[in-house]
Formats: sequence, structure tokens, C-alpha cells
Amino acid sequence: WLFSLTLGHAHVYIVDDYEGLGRRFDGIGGLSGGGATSKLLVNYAEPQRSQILDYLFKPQFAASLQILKVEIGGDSQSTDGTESSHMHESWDENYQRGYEWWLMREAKKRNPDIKLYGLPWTFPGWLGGKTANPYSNPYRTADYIVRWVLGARTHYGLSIDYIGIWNERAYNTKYIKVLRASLDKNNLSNVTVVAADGSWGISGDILKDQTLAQAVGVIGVHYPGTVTTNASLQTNKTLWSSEDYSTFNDNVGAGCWGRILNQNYVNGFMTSTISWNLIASYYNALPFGRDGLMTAVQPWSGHYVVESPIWVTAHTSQFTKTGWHYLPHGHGVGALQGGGSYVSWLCPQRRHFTMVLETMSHNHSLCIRPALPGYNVQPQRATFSLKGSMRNITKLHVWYSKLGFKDAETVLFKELNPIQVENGVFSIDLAVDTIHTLTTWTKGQKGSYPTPPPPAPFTLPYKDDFESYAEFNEAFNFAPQVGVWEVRRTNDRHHGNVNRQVILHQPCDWCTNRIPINIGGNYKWTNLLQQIDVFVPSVNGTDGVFLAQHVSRGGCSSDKAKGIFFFIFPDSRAFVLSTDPSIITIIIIVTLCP
Ligand code: 147
Repeated sequence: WLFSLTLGHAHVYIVDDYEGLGRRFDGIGGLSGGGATSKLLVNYAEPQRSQILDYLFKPQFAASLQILKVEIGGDSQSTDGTESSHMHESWDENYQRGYEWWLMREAKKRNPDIKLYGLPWTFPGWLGGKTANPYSNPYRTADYIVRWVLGARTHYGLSIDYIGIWNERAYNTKYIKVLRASLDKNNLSNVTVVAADGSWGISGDILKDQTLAQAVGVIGVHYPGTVTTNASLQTNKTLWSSEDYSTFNDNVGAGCWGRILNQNYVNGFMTSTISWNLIASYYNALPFGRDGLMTAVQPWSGHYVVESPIWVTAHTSQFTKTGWHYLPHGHGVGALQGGGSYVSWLCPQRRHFTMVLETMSHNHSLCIRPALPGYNVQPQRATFSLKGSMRNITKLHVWYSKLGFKDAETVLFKELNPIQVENGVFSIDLAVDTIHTLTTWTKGQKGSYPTPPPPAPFTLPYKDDFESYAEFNEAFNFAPQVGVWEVRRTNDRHHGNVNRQVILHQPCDWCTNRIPINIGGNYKWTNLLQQIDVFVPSVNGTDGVFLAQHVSRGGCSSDKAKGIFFFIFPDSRAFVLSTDPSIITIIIIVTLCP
């Protein structure tokens, strides 16, 4: 009564399907890659590894993700590391590399309905021919992508649902059409092309070009700030926020995620939102530390954290399925009068109904980008009138979260008493920074496992002889930043398996770095003794090798890293160089015995 007083006469929101339905819901997704964001996840020991995967993918348990998007490795740096290509060279094809195959399988094992989406950030150098342009021969590049899709099926029984173009880099309309045709020619008409994982700009091209319009199934944009463009709506295409979030995963990050999950549809008609990233499983010191739905950066201790964005995801994903439909704007979807938004869905038979309401305040829902214009949210009472297929609902189950600045004020995904609906009408009081799910679906669950082990520093001494890996795997705890390292078998009786840098040519980069470097451990270690056996081949373009400590940077600015570098060259010269001003600079040049 108090709230309706402050708001003047209480507004009644009509929820109805008599005019039909809104768009098809395509699911909430997480993105592994772009790049190497799941690097430290693979070598978690059981049971923690399976627990983490359950929190992400197991239906009706926690995040219950509906789409898994992965990087199609391209041998070059793509944010937090490099991911390996299935074809380093035209004559090389291999499906035993990296961890995305493994991750897709684990996701599918838990949820056979999860959709899979592949997107390249970078391409191996041979796809550019003599250029750095992956479209220089569109047929060759389309063939490379089709092989990845076919490889997924042949080697892992995985059926890929969506394929993208080139992450946040130029698209090429000829290439998009050639890719569509190549997929069709290989009986892959069920694979939808998403274009172009960048801005809305491609909509103009789609409106002008009928063949392009037929080739593109989904317009996918990044960080749209919940809005779209008129041209994009005119295309009549499915619209997605195919990469979003990228915000530190505290309660403000969770607020960002809650707001955009609803408002990307309310304001922008986008029917899927995909989080960069799925799980922050890369060393915290690398760029965008903890910008994932949860955190798992300590395979050596088993410690991981189920962060609040996981529970924000659950508010929608546990009570919807891909293929459900949104209700139309104004009839179950819209802005709340006191600030915030509401979104509703119906299942195909129209027997199940879900509504998510969010009241995220400005300062509690800032995302990394774009800038968020100011607005106000106040506590409010909302009254809904259910009509049409919803008219006979008598009871709605309620799941509730309150995102506080402090943990003590925070509630995450808690089931409250159901709401009784009388003659199709109910009211609900909404405090600021809350999320409510109201649903006829009874199967929600706040899944949990025993508390994981406490955090612990990377354990020293650390040793790896690479004998325990299958050939072509990546060594645990090493995070390649430039170049790709694979465990390879040798005939050397002292060494057996070795960890080998295998990229011979500069890739078609996403961000250019030229000196192969593979990092691990902690760059703050001091008084560290490192010992390594290296082979310095004099063929295949290797200029030399180095061993380094205190390496200050990774990611797209790996080339600017400072540290202490011990170089060894094929002609038996070696020297130590320190570029870290906090360390006494020593330059030693020695000649080794050949
Ligand atoms: C995105 C990339 O696609 C991801 O791989 C990851 O690097 C992510 C980190 O936030 O960022 O790239 C963007 C980089 C810059 C902008 C948008 C996306 N930007 O400035 O608008």
C-alpha cells in the first residue's frame, strides 16, 4: 500500500498471448576462448573438476547453460593465451589438441540439448597465403572451418549448431556466402551462420544483398548495451548479443549480467546473450582476470569459487529452454514503472510460464562496456494480470536474489513461498537490486557440493617431464601467450616426451606478437632456481630459445613483457638480460661449448 502510494495509482501489467508470441528464445551462453580462458580448468583433479562442470552445465543445478561457444583455435594470442588450431599447416590435420573438444563433450554429457557455437579469433598463417588476410582465398578458409565442424562429429560425436566469421575483425561478404555454400555441400545445412561477431554494421549489407541475407542465420553483435538498430530490426533476422558481460564477477558484475540478460531482449530484441567468459580459468595476472561466470584458477589446490553471476544465470536458464518463446512487448515483456524490467516466456505447448523481473540500480549493474546512461530505480509494487494461455494459473513458484554491496545483504537464488494468483491477478513488492523468477516450473534447484579446498599458492618445487601426457596435448599449468606448445614424442633416450613449440609461420593474428612465450606459476617469485633441458634446432626458423623469470605481462601485450631473460642461440652464444627496472640489470654474455 505504501509503495503504490509513492507511485500514485498502481500500474497493472497485462501478460497475454492473444496477439501471438514474441521471438523464439535461443538460450544463455558462456564462451570458452577468445582466448585460453579455460586453460587451468582441464587439470583440476576430481572431484572438483566434475563439480565445476556441473555448476556450469548440469541442467537444473546451477548455471544450466543453454549455449557453449568456443574458440576455433588459430595458433595465435586471443586475449589470455593462444589456442591450438586443428591445422597448423595445410598438410597438418589433428583433432587431439587443446581443451575445447573436451569441454564441449563434458557439456554435452551433462546436457545433450546444449547448443554448440564455434568462432575463430585468429587463423593459421597458411590461410592468408602470402598475406595476413584470412579471406585471401575464401574457399580455402571455408574448407578449414568445415573441417573443424566435421572433425567435431567424426572424432567426438559432437554436432556443431552455430559457426561464426572472425571475432571483432573485418567480415567479408563473399567469404560468408562461400562458407554457407561449403557447409551445405557437406550436408551441414543444419549449421547456422552467425555474423559477424562485431557491430550491427552487417545489417546494412544484409538489407542490400539477398544472397548474404540467406547465408546469415543470426546477426550476432558484441557489447550492444542492450540496444539494437532500426536496420537490424528491418532484416527480420534473429538478433543475438553473441559476446557480452566481460565484467569482474563480484555482485556488481552479477548486477550487470542480470540487467543485460533481461534488457537485451526488452530493449534490443536479442534472443541470446553469451558471457565472455564462461569461466575465469586463466592466471589472474593475465588480462581481464575474473571476468567469467565463476572462477577456477588453482588446479594445484582444487580451490574454485561459484560466483554470483552463476546464480543470476540460473534465474532464467533453470526455468526456460531454447525454443520457448518470449511473450510480446507490452504483454509480458517491458520496462517496470519504477525502473528495472520484466521478461516472460511460454513453452511451446503454452503450458509452462516463466517471468524474470530485475530491478538493478545503475551503480550496482555497471558492465565493462559500453558506458551506462544514468537512470533511477525505486522500490515498487508491481501488479500483473495473467490472461490468454496464462489465465488459469493459480500458483507461481518464486526464486529470489538480492545483490548487495556487502555479502551480508546478499541473497543468491533462494526459493521463497509461492505466489497465489487470484483470478489471474497477483502483486509483488520489488526492492532495488533484486531478481525474481516467477514460474510454473517446479524443478529449480540451488545445487551445491561440499566446500572446495582452501586456496593455496602454486606449489614449489614444480617439475614436469611431460611423460604423463598423450601426444599433442598441452602441458598443464603452462599458458602459451605466443606460439603453441604440444607434447611430442622423441627418440631421445634421456627425454622421451618433450614440450615443443610447433608454430612455424606467423598466424593471421587477432593481435600481433612475434616472440613465442609460454608462461606459468607466479611472476612475483624471487630467488627462484629454474632448470630446463632445451633443444635448440638450427632448422625450421628457430632463432633461439630463452628461459625467463618475473615476466610481467601476457595477453595481447606479451611482446612488451619485462623480466629476466636467459637467451641461448644455435651458434652456442648465450646471454642474460634483465628488462625489469626493479631488478639489478645484469647482462652476461657467455659462449657455451658446442
Ligand atoms: C572482446 C574479445 O572478443 C574477447 O576475446 C575479450 O578480449 C574481451 C575482453 O573484454 O573483449 O573484445 C573487445 C575489445 C574491445 C571492445 C569490445 C570487445 N571495445 O573496446 O568495445
